[in-house]
Amino acid sequence: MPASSIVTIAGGVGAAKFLRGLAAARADAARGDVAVVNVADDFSLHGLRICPDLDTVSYTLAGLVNPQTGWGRADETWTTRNELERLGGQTWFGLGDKDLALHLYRTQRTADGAGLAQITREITASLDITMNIVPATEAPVETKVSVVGEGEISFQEYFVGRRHDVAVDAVRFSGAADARPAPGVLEAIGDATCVVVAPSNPIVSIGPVLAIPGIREALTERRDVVVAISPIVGGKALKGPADRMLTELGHESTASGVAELYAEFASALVVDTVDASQASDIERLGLECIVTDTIMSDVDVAAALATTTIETISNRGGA
Ligand code: FO1
Repeated sequence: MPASSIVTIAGGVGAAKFLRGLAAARADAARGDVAVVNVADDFSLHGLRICPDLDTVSYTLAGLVNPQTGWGRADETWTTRNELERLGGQTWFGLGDKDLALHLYRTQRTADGAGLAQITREITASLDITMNIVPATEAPVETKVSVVGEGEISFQEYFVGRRHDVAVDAVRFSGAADARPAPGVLEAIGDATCVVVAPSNPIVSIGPVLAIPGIREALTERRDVVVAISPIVGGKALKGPADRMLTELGHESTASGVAELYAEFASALVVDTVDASQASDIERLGLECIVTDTIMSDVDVAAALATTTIETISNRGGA
């Protein structure tokens, strides 16, 4: 076993930026590190299996992500999408040509009988990624979003189709109760010197991972080494609908609101300097509060954030 191993519970863009910083900060040591990635945003379109968070993390770690969007490929071409549009096909979810090749590969490997963990290993190896990228589960888990006055829609219909511009009154993770953590997930959490909960949406990115039986319990057992990073800065989400979603579902859209959600299984919360005044509230909830720059404007800031986050535990003598 490596001298230290960091496990990160990850969603999409925010987690991907953090992981890129972690990989930069740890260099070769990152080989033993594990990212446990949300799969409840996954869906099928054009008969293809699409796993947005796994792909966002992989493209970012490989240095191939589109820097404007934070998802999809840089230097992408759109020939297939444009032709599909001409045909009157579905183009609401933008799939570039290079990205499509990945979905074709994953879909064929699934038809061959390979599991998502194995397929992800193949994809990340092809991208020369050394960190272990692991789906939280190989079972089909799907986030369903209940829109006020309308009822349930799928996650990508909410997020992309409706541009998350509708009020939500409930969220559920279909299939989660019957899912099992993917091979190696519980072992990685059990062996980790530090577990980081990435700055991802607590409801729809971290929530589905916690809903898989065994994962929340494994984190709670390792609470002493679990550090979360608040995705809420100055009351706002840096990207996406986390702030509105928290409020709509009865939580506080603040760093201490995030601390409340995570207090059972995290012993520390990293918050941005603009939220320094919330430190005492967070400590009252039983979490150590670390104040630093959490806005990952470049890889150096992300690496510094990763270092500060891990040191929270190693300074206690844990790593
Ligand atoms: N997000 C969008 O807002 N619009 C899109 O057209 C879109 C396409 C897309 C294609 C591949 C992929 O891996 C991600 C894509 N995303 C798109 C992002 C995705 O919907 C979100 O990042 C996550 O599901 C939320 O974490």
